[in-house]
Amino acid sequence: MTNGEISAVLERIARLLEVQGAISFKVRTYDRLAMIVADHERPLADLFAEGGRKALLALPGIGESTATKIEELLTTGRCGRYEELKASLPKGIEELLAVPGMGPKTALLVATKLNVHSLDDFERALDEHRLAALPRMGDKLQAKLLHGIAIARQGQDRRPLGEALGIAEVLLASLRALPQVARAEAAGSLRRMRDTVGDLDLLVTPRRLKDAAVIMQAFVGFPDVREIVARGETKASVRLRQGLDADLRVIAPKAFGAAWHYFTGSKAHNIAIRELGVRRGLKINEYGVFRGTKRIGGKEESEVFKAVGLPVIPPEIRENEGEIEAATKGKLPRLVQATDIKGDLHVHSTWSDGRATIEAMVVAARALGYEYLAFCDHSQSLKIAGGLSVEELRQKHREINTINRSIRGFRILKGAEVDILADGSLDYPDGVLAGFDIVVASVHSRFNLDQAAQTKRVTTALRNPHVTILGHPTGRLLGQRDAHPIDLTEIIKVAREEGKALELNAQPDRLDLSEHPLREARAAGVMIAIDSDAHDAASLSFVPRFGAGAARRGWVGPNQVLNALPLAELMKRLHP
Ligand code: DGT
Ligand code: CA
Ligand code: CA
Ligand code: ZN
Repeated sequence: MTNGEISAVLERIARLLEVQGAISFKVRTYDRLAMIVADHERPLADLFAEGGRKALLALPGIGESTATKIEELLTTGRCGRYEELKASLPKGIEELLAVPGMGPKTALLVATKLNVHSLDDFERALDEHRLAALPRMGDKLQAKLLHGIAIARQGQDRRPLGEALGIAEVLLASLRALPQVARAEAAGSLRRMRDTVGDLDLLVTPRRLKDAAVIMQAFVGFPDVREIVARGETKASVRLRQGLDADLRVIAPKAFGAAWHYFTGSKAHNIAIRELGVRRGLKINEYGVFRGTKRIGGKEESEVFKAVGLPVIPPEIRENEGEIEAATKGKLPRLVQATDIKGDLHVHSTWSDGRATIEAMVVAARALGYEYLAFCDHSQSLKIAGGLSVEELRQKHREINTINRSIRGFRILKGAEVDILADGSLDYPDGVLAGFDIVVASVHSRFNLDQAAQTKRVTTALRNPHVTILGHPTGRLLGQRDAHPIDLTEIIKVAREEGKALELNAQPDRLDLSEHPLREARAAGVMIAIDSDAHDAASLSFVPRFGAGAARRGWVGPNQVLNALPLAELMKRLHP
């Protein structure tokens, strides 16, 4: 039994105690024990094998009764206390607790009052509106629980790219720090920069092939690993503490390129490439490129593409959505790169709800090599976000003028993120709007209008001559809020007619617009502003870190990006 498995039993005890209504001190103790066990660097099984019960008792925080439970688990695979608790509570309670949004009290009520003992029962009860009879059970919570059932069934939810990337980077750094590892890379949807990621796919090449086992052993012991799902000689699948799964594969150097291509996917892209290979009498798989039994490539990813007569296709567009045809015709688009970005056209400052001053933001922007920054603080109606009155705007603009006079080679642009009011009018009068370099118009209220009304509202705003950019066009928040109903084809049409840009908001939980509307905008010749919407200096990096990749997935080229324009050209465009 692994530390992760022991920890999981202790955690289950904590959850069941909660349902039982045990004092919180007791619950916390089990949670803490679960963490100690999960975090311990050596397998408790090994410690116990070497030093017996005494070795367990020597661990910090582990007393007699816990040692007994661990000993029992290690020797019999069972835990009496856990079984006993489970038997004392309604059947199916753990299944209910696995639903995100379900608290211990609700789970108990649902089980006892509504006679619900499985996810199926629970879904039926929700369908039949039987939950409404329970105390404190509003429509919002019911909707959340319904969504939670889907997550519980799936076992895990897709994660926003930003979260997954952070987790993967820690794992990759730990892998690269191992002396046995020659190279470690991410593959899968993460490398393709999909806006959400199902699981992490990591590849390593060992310095010596016989090191594979040592690398596996080290990987499954990393602090973020909660549970080992499967483990073989060259592959391990683990569940991470963050709730995400990760697959690690150890690959021989001569096959690394082929494996990297294969595990980057997408599956549809792989199948199309494999078919191109078949037509040339080649076999292409994760082990290499073969003619008959002869290996003709596989060390570098480029050898896979070369074998089928194609240039290397950037990972972000490997979806079999036209990239192979484009590559065949020599018409692969040049995609925007982080280094093409010259500035940021939507950031906040302490003038509204930002946490950094204009000066601090400018220092950070210059460190990124930018030439300009547009401070788009909120407009007057958005009181909760410190929206600026017309008088405050005057003061802010005086400050910007002063700073602009004192700096060289950088320009602060006057901007605002102006609310689009319910009727499509804007939150400042035209006379005030005329005083900005950049006006980002955004919807921050009334997300529930029907599609026709929401589309009308936004196109009305886009037709205001002072508007430069439509901010976060769909309002989606990954994993929290769906896009509000809006006809993007119509929005793109009006943006083209009016010469307006659409935003790709690079906040990792937004990435709004998403890839398909971006491609539609590209086809229509509509400019994209890749904005950080930063509320502090560090968040300026959202653009190079997530925004550029998200734009590449939408086939966006550097010529289509408003903030890839050098300052002089941007100013010409803004003030013709
Ligand atoms: P995800 O994890 O749902 O965000 O998406 P992916 O694309 O990372 O998918 P995943 O983790 O199931 O598999 C990683 C890659 O492995 C996938 O992009 C392509 C490759 N792959 C997986 N299954 C197959 C398959 O049946 N055939 C082929 N040709 N490739 C596959
Ligand atoms: Ca994956
Ligand atoms: Ca996978
Ligand atoms: Zn906004």
